[in-house]
Amino acid sequence: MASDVKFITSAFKRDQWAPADRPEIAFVGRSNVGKSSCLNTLTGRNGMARVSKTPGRTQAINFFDVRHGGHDLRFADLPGYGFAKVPKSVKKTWDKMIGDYLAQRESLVLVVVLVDMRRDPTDLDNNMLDWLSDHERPGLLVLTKVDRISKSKQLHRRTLICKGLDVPREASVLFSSPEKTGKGELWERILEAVREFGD
Ligand SMILES: Nc1nc2c(ncn2[C@@H]2O[C@H](COP(=O)(O)OP(=O)(O)OP(=O)(O)O)[C@@H](O)[C@H]2O)c(=O)[nH]1
Ligand SMILES: [Mg+2]
Repeated sequence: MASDVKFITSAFKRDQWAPADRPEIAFVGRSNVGKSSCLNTLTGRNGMARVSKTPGRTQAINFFDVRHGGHDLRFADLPGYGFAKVPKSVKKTWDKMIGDYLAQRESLVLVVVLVDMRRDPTDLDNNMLDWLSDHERPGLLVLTKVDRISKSKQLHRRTLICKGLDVPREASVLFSSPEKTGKGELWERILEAVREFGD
């Protein structure tokens, strides 16, 4: 099922955020992990969120209005963290932008934290998940690029990563943008969060 989706705005600072008038789902994770691709796969609209071979492409918070299964939602595509080639001053601005958003956004119902299944999770991933639970922000771990891991290694990788991040294995979602693996499950988890919020 394709969703109705509309790009709203690119925000570099708080007064540019879209209004907090509907349940919002944010996509965070390391640069190049597949945040924008995930958003495109979920909505069935390739090219809506900009995907790039150059890490660090998404430098602003990009807001999208999404209508799915009778719900009016908003997706927020966040800049990736941990991109080494970014100058320190820029990194500081990004960290502040992401931190302020996660701490202050009233309409945020779920933070989807993406981790590349081929790579071991980093301190940044751990910090993100810890920060969310400390601040009682609902987070969901999504392991991306599962199409790049052979079936026989998937269970092992999933177990290892979840253990490293201290997340129960069943609480994670395996995802592939090109193969659409996990799309239905991720939508279920998103709509659950929306319903809990009471839209
Ligand atoms: N094989 C495979 N490739 C993927 C998947 N998801 C994303 N990619 C590729 O990974 C690269 C980065 O994808 P993006 O969606 O731009 O990643 P991002 O997290 O938004 O990156 P930034 O905006 O730079 O932080 C692109 O070349 C995508 O085609 C996936 O599930 N499987
Ligand atoms: Mg992106």
